[in-house]
Amino acid sequence: MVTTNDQLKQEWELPFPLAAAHVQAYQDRGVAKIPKVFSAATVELLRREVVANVTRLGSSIDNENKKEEYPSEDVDLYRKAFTQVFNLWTHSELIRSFVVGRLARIAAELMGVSGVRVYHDQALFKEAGGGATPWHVDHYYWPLATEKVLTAWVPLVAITPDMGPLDFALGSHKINYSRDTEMIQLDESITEARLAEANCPVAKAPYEVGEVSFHEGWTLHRAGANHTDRCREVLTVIYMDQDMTLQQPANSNQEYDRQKWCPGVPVGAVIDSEINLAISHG
Ligand SMILES: O=C(O)CCC(=O)C(=O)O
Repeated sequence: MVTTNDQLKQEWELPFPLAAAHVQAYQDRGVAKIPKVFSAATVELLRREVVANVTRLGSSIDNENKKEEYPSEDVDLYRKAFTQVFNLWTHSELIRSFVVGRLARIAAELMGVSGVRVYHDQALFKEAGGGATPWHVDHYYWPLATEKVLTAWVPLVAITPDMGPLDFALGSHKINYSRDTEMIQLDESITEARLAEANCPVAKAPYEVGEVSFHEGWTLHRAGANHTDRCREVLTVIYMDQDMTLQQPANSNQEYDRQKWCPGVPVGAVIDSEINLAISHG
């Protein structure tokens, strides 16, 4: 039997049977890594669409956030070899249907909210030879008033240990470490010593095709370099509580994000601009 694209799309539109253990893991550890969220065939459908859009859009908006100076050679290698293309859902109906489907529902269930909005999505392609992503917390970059926001990290290919899967410091969303620190300023060995002292073990594991991780904005994470000759193709979607309000930006990165991802939204108001797509599953 031939499976059509419409049948594959139906899979990502249908609910996923989330286990209570996943919700518990998300709350206790700040991350839920869930296997078999999607079949290999649907991931391949998504991959082709994401790659086509990255190829089409990449040269114009690729690496647009290379706005600061990155003095360290490692960080430079990481930046140069990282293709980031944002808000693909606004360019492709197929990607939009993926973003509003089961992935969004899982995000809402993990955060315990009745509906979510898209903060933004991005293709994160770490080219062959691309450097490591340093330890960081995402929320440092976001002018968002509560912790009800997460990143869904969706591999479009199997990610072996030598390709740079995400590593997570379990429970680190509950320790107040590095919340005011930019990614490039966090020293790896000091951070890891501090995490060990705080009893936050580092989970390192590859991703199968169809597996997805969801991490809270305050969870410390990193990724290794891509030592292979293949591109590490990933799509991420950042979902926030549908009632999330804009806080006064606390640093220049947050100010940049305010302008870019919350256009026209006053401080204190719900972030409901036209690019913050609301998704409620009723
Ligand atoms: O993909 C990477 O190497 C880093 C991604 C990341 O930090 C994130 O999506 O929050």
